[in-house]
Amino acid sequence: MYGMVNKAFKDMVVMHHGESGWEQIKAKAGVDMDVFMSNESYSDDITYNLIGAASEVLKVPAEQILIGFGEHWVMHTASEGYGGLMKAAGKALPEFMRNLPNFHSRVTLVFPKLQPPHFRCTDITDRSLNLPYYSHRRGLAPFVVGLMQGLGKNVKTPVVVRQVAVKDQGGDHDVFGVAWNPNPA
Ligand code: 1DX
Repeated sequence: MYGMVNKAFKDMVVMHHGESGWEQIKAKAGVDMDVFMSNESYSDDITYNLIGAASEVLKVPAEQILIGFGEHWVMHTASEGYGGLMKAAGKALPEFMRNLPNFHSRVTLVFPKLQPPHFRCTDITDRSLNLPYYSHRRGLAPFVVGLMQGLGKNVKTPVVVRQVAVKDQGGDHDVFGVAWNPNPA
């Protein structure tokens, strides 16, 4: 993945656990880089190792780390670096998800090694939708839960996310159910 992802992970760790927390996690992960270049492509192993090491050092399940990282990605990384594009992509979750492929296409024009996941929106109602998720990568379903929670917070519509189909259990993709309150106060 592009270094931007590892850099975002480091920023999240430093925000909550300081430079010393990051040094411990980096050492446990066997990562000897001090800086990640956002627009250079790195092996996915580095990202997975960092997540695994964070889980061990902080004694938090990896799934929990990934949910937090998904929220951090949307609320800090994407919003700060790509605020304009994020705003343009839409005010409501279904609209945003429909525009995400355009967003990824634009980034891929400039950074051809991007391997973005693909989402669909189905069964859209005023209070819920289903989100099939197709990825080249394994094990990132909890990351998607965090991404959706972060998007909900960004548009001030807290969402409840649950996984309704699992890729490993026969399918070729995961499906998430996303629900929100149709009548916010
Ligand atoms: F719901 O792969 C909301 O490297 C969402 O299954 C989901 O393959 C927002 F310059 C620039 C660059 C760089 C911009 F090249 C990425 F470095 C991309 C910024 C998307 C904001 C995907 C990151 C592929 C790297 C992947 C989970 C899970 C998508 C991460 C979240 C908006 C982004 O992001 C999987 C790669 C950006 C950039 C956004 C992603 C790669 C997402 C979202 N993805 C790199």
